[in-house]
Amino acid sequence: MKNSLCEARQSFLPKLPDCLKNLSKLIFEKGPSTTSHADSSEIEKLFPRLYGQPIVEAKNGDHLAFRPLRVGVVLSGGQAAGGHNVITGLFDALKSMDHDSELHGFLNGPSGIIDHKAVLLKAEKLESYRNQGGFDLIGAGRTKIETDEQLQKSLKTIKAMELDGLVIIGGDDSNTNAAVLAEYFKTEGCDTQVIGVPKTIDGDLKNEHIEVSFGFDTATKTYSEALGNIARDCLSAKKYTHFVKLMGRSASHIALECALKVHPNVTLISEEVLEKQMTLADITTYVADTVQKRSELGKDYGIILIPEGLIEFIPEVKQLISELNEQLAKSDTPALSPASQQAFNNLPENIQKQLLLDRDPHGNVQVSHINTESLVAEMVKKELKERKFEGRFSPVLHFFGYEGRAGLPSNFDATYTYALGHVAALLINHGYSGYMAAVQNLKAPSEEWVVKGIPITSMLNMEVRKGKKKPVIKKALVELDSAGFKTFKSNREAWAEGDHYEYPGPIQFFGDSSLTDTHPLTM
Ligand code: FBP
Repeated sequence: MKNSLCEARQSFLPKLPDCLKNLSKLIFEKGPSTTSHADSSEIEKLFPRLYGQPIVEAKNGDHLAFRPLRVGVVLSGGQAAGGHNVITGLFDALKSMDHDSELHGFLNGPSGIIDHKAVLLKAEKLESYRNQGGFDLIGAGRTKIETDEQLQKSLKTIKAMELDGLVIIGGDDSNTNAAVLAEYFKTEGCDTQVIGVPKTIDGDLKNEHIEVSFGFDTATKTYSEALGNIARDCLSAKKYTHFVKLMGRSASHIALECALKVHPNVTLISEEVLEKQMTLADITTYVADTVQKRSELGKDYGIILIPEGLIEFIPEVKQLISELNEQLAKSDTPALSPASQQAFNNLPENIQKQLLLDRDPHGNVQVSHINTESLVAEMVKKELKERKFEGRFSPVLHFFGYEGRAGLPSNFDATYTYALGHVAALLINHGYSGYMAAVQNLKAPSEEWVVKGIPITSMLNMEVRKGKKKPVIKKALVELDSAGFKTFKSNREAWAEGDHYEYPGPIQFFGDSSLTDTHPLTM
């Protein structure tokens, strides 16, 4: 790596929580046994060997003997900054407990486990990946280990490699899969322990135990830098209305965090759209009103944020997509209900084409590929024309997604992930399986962070996926009574009409700790 900032970042030393400074003195104190988030009898039946395990918390205690461990690690799903530091944290902890321990990386995601594709990770190789972005050390993938054949093949790999532990770094689905594997290994008499690590820029893997998933901080800081730059550009040129779609498959956490950081003129929050049952026409009216009001104030410019998942939260579009998914599986000329036909007819032609043509291998509409930013801009343009709007409306479209996932991790993400890697290693050393590594008290300096293991079954409930009831970790959506949403709500009118933009600038790595050691505002 020739880039000097990357090189400088290699020598950043994340400050570990105090309880992780002397691993030989660390014990896990057990709390009471747990139940699942909901549907306890069904979850208990599906996970008889894991169900009810206690939450465990790291404390100082007596010396524990270490033994050499063989551990495998896999990166599952989309990139999120800090993944490499989970691996270096895991490696450093394993080696400091016993130098003969080995860490193996499965290649290109869970398919590497199924197909037995793995590499031994060595110290020299890891050096250049310390505090770096991306997942390129071992690659990632979205294969799910679901079928009996995939489970059997995975077991065969784990046994052939004689692994004591498997660490799955992933989002809600991958961590659910970690519990499924942990239960399956136990049922098959295999002692390999499985530990999950909470990853996703979307921020939707969070609950009373998981304060934030890693990668969210870096992604939202990266988007907010660019949004601040656009805000300043539009305030300077005073001629464009920027429509920016922000990644986040379903929940609007990213849009809300960026709104609090940059104060754009409009931010749509999908969860509020659903709560208020806002139609596409309501959304159009709301945005067009803001454009018109600003124009009357002499401001023919602005920034509108649109969460990636919005379209699925608009009631009539949601119904339309569900009918299209069902119909297009049978025929290329869908017979829609009158309401859905009406909703379809109201859409701009390019979006109609996307809905009909852009389908995944199962025949479903690729919702995340739909140009929602173009949809909203087109609808607003049409509406303004109908109103005989006399101001200037020049929309510019953007999509911020992949550029936020693989950048150099912020100090927060670099430190958080390094600690998470340690926690995963310790949970394996202390004999736990079916647990998620957790680090809490994240608003405090890292020395004061609290380290826990959370049984994954305690986060599960039953949901219908692809027509079947399945155990899953509940996805966290934006809560409309959260402090972050309330702050946004009480300010949005002022942000709509005035120019209250903030310009966060690039992520700071060196210098004043009030600038370098910041955490997400919505955490
Ligand atoms: P994960 O939940 O796997 O971390 O991925 C989230 C995400 O970045 C979403 O924000 C986005 O919709 C999706 O991945 C894009 O997926 P892909 O990388 O397959 O295009």
